[in-house]
Amino acid sequence: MSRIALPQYLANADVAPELQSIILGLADVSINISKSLAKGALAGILGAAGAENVQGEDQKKLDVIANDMIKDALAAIPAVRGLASEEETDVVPCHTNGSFLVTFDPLDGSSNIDINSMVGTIFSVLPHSGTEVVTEQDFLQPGRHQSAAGYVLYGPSVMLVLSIGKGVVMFTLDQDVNNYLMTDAEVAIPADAKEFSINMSNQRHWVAPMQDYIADLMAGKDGPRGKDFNMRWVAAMVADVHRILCRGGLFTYPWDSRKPDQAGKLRLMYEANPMGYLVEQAGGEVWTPDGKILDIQPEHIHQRVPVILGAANEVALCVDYHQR
Ligand code: AFP
Repeated sequence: MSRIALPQYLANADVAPELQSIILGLADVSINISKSLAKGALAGILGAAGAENVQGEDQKKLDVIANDMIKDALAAIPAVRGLASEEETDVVPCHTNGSFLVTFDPLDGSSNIDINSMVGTIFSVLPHSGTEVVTEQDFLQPGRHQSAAGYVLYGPSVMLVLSIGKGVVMFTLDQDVNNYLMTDAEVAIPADAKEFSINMSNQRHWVAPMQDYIADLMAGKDGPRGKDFNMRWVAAMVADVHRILCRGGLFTYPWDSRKPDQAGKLRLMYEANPMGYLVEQAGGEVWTPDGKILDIQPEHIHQRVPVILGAANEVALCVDYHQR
């Protein structure tokens, strides 16, 4: 069976050549990252880097390696005006004639690296229409403005999942020829859910509506929902959302009282917006308790946000518990 390769998909979809060059550049560098990940301990690249990122989190060696690889790859693409990374303190200006800005989380779920479990690279492409010299302000656009978003999941297969605003498509890396080939042309999230995803160990720290909502899911057939729900938590948003794109369900990382001044754990511009764009493009919903995430006007590039996303009916119900 002949499958459509990523470059052919982008050309057939009439994607602007500049945007194509960015997506193809990210795809290429992800293949190199996947090879580094595959070497693991043999290459001496596991473990801590001995530094903290701007978010105050311990960096893994592979966080730093993947960040540098993506930064170098993007900086070599003339269409990239500037970039911002979860692992960088400030935005990085690139080419003065570039028409796009790129934000990325080089290795989401990095606590999984040392246990040989799933991690991924998440990216978001925004149009640039601001100042000649790129500033943080230019990046502060609502998620709805994204020109493209996607992720690469480094799992048993390496998969690139992409939206250019025309639905969501999945590609699988053919490792023999280093080519991403389309393996799902039309990703769709069912409106109803049978599965939910939350770190239950934080339960006592959530606000009452989230406690009530999850308690009702846990009560299953014996509770008000009248049906049983399954639960999964990979501790890598990229993998948890991938499962939702493949077989449905709800994912949430709510605000909790451990860090009352922090809106949530997940980053708006590196995680919630790109993953949210994919979920909406696949027919799902993406909310905080107060409104749609893709409509949020960011205040700074490292902003955090509580996230409720996935099956449309289930997200609506979870939000309803908060708004009652
Ligand atoms: P890191 O990439 O910094 O390890 O964080 C991953 C993440 O932000 C997100 O991908 C997971 O859903 C979440 O953290 C897992 O957090 P817990 O360890 O609190 O469950």
